[in-house]
Amino acid sequence: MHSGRCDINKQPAMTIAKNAMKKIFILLLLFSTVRSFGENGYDLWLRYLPVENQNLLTAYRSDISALIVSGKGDIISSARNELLAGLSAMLAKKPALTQTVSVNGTLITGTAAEIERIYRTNSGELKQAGDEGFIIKSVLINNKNCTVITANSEKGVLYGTFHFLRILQTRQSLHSLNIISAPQLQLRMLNHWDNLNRTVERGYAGFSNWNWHMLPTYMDKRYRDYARANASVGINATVLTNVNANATILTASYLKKVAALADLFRTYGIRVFLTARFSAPVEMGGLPTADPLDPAVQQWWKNKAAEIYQLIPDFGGFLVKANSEGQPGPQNYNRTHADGANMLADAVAPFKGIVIWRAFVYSNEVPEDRHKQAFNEFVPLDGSFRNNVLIQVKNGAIDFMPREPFHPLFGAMPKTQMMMEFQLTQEYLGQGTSLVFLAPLFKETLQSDTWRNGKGSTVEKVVDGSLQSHPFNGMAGVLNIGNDINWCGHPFAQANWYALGRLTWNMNISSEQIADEWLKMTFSKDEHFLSAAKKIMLESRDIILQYSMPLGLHHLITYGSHYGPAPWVDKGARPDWTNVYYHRADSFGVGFNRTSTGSNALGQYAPEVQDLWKNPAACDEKYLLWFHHISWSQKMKSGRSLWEELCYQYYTGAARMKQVQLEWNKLKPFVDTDRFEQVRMLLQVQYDEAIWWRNSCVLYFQTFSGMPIPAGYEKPDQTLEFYKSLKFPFAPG
Ligand code: GCW
Repeated sequence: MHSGRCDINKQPAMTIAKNAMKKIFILLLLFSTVRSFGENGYDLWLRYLPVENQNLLTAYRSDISALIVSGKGDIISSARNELLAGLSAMLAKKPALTQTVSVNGTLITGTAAEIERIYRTNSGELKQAGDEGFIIKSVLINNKNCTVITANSEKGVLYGTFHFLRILQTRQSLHSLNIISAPQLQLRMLNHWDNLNRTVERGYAGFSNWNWHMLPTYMDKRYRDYARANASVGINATVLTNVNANATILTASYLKKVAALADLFRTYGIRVFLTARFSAPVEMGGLPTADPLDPAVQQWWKNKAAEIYQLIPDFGGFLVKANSEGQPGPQNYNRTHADGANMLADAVAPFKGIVIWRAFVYSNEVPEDRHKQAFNEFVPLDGSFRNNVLIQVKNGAIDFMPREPFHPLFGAMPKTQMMMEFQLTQEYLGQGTSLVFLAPLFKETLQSDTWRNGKGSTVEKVVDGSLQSHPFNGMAGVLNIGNDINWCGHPFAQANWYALGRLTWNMNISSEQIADEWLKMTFSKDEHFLSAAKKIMLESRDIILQYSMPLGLHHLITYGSHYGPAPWVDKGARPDWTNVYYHRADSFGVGFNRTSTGSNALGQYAPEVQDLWKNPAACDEKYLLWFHHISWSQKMKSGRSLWEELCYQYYTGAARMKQVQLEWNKLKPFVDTDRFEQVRMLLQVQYDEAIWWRNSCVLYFQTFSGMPIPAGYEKPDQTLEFYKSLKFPFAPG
């Protein structure tokens, strides 16, 4: 009977061959699409690519042939999942899970107490590892070569696991391992400037990662991957909301959403914090005041804290921006920052919570150099904050400029513990378009000597508490992620998230090591690629400094969006939101005199630091125009006049950007098409921006210097008026 069905046996040979070809073609097409989509950057530095080298693969497989993961806690589960995923992918083989050591190459993971039946960890080493550190060792058990990853706590085991995976990801040997690593800082934190409507203040990577509307029921896969990425670099705390705070986050329905995130993040050792809007008792509590000394207000916060801890038992506490840039605070009631911080600290203290109070305060009513205001406000309050208060200080006194001298508050309040605040989101460093590796900036600040306790009183020692004997310490980074597929927008911006994490663990890791690790895991392990890409990363901040804010010039950005150059801005809601306030260019010269003949912000530093910077002839030129108003014709160390030097810096910076483009183009064979192209296009945007910065600044400052652009430099192809007319109404952030 005729079935209507095609009988394959009856098809002519040609048709069969054609169909087969078609299938192969579709498969090939699929394969190539998957490959190019595969490198979209979503996996960050946790790509776990299969080991390429056969000998190494064989060695790894025999080094890890069986796996014991001891313990039942949630964090151990995260470690187990990560190990299985990472090892299966890299070794293209799932290690056998077992309970006892019977073969060479058994990897044993668990807290020291959990694995004691198999291996007794040295108590001295455990002491060194501390609460959150870990031990990774090659050991002999039952005459078998084994590796142990252990710690005092489950968190330590998780960090050890990620460290172990990093050893494999960077293709290092697993023989004779003997690592004891403990974090230098206790609070290793991220600050999100994410609003509840999903916009991100100064965010250049899409909308907020937090889909508040869909929480708590819908848990985006990104939440877990965010937690994994953080745990892999040791981050253990996150503030979910913007410091320009919205009280709605403290309502019962939102707290449930926060609790859902906290429940997940806890399994990766991450505690959740929120920003507290100081006026919340009025806005949501219906009280007539938010005065921190009013008993009803105090009670309101105590109740709120109790409500939060009911839902989130390990809630970290509050981060507060008060009386700054329009945020409410204790000064609205003639109270001090200490009154405000202590009131909140008392509310969370019964639950072991903490309050992080920001020192980023300046007021337009005070006719004082903005540089000095935080110091003036806070130093008199030294010793009056509760033990569970940390003062969070930006690296510099103005505002995350591409380069600032260290904040004078570091070391100046010996009785108060300070926390470092860095900015990963590149508000003033090219925003979403620019390749700028920030580790050198972070390290420059951390290594600065405050001289507050003699020579060697570095900012690092203030931050880790060792200089002034504070038991509690931390560092925060204002995060640069959004819902872009690759999290950070610019493929290289991921490196800044990575760098912050690594430095919170150990401030002594070099920028070069961080770049090396990150590149190997994120891009390629090829030696040629590595050395070229590392060079690009390590020079990147220096280049943007040269073409945008050389010699200590600062705050020359567009009003509001802060995107691109606008040194001419002379009108704003307040004087210190204009740019002429900062550069002070006139026919004599340029720069802000912050010495004793000027605002004397320099006077807020230790005398030894003042000595370094007070004399223009001796002052490091990178801070020259930060502290001095210098004549256009002043001779610089190079022998050029200041005007010529400025031109030299702008032109050299832009020219170096061209060089970076050429260097990147040579790396095409080492990078997948998608990311190669993305970076190539972004570098073109950045180069155009460098020219834009150079031309507009040179033309603008020339109206004061009255001097010609030195011979040999290409003249700007547009007029100053043209640059002034540029508008960017929908710039992100
Ligand atoms: O850098 C400035 C930003 C503001 C930010 C503020 C702050 C959250 O321009 O957008 O507000 O600093 O740090 O509070």
